[in-house]
Amino acid sequence: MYTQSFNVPDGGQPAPGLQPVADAALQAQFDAVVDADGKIEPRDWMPEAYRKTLVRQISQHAHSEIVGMLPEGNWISRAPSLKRKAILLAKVQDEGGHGLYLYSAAETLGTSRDQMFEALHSGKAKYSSIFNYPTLTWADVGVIGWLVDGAAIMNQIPLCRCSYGPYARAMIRVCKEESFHQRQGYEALLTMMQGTAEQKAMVQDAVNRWWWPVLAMFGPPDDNSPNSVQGMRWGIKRISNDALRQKFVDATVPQAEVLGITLPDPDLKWNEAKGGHDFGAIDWDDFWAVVNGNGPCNKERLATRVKAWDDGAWVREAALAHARKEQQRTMKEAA
Ligand code: BYC
Repeated sequence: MYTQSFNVPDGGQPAPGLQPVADAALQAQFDAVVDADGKIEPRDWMPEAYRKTLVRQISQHAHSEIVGMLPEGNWISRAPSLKRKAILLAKVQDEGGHGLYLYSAAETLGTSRDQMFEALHSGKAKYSSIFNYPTLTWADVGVIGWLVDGAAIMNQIPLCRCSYGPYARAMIRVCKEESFHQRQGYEALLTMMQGTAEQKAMVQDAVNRWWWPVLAMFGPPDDNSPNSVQGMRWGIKRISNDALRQKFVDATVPQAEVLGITLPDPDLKWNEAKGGHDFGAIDWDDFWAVVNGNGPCNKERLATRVKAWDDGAWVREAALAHARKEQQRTMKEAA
């Protein structure tokens, strides 16, 4: 099986040590670790539902990183200068790296990379809604850095304290890199906003198109978020979808002012009583249409990933053939 996991036998079933154990003492020990804000590690006993939730969330997160390379990757060959091209190349490569840390973290839960890719390629697995929108101009690249990576940092900083050790540790590195991504996007936009009227209009147009999908990216409202209560109880999720969305809006409004653009929401205003901004209604029908496969670029994104997987078959086959030969050589030498 093509996997780095140390505990996935061929066939993709959890190894015997990972079978669910109906043991109240083990459950109590697990609860105590979670309640004390400790870490659950791969070889620790864990409830099957906790494992499944983590595999779902971490694999979706990994898929988002890999699919997320596509909208920006679209602009590598058309970056306006050598400096911008080098920055964008590094950023897109970082996203690929994030996907790899996250697939590795998910593998420690007894799933294989083959299973995760199969779920993505067959359309069973979700990935972030935000990557199903097109990147029409160079300003979109800056706006993705500023808003999409900005939203990602807001969502991912609390995940550094997630109860599952491998996920929490992966997120620490991911967040450091996301911080560079957010700054490079904002800096690119600041430069454009000092340019011509056409450049300023391009930035405003990109912000108008990305603002609402970015707000939806935090997930459905808390009262329509089926996974939240249990995710919070297990210490996987630390801050709710709505609370993160509010923090993001409050952090972004002053940045938009410095930039000199208008956020496309007539209802956006400071609410002294709540100590935060009020903002307009999100179009959740649009969000669910995108999540369910009917966004502007869903088909194109999936087709690109499937083609990359098919085109890479010979590399995987060559690596496996080499590993088999090496194993045979080692066994021969040992005999
Ligand atoms: N898109 O009960 P809920 C990046 C689904 S990568 C699609 O609130 P949960 C970057 C949700 O999965 C950023 N689906 O769920 C990369 C669930 O469906 P299932 C990716 C969404 O898990 C490259 C259902 O709706 N970040 O930043 O408690 C370049 C009900 O939701 C979305 C992560 O993946 C969505 N936006 O909370 C640049 C972070 N939202 O699975 C940047 C890790 C919700 O039950 N993930 N759904 O069928 C999380 O923090 C949580 O999983 C979520 C959702 C907040 C996303």
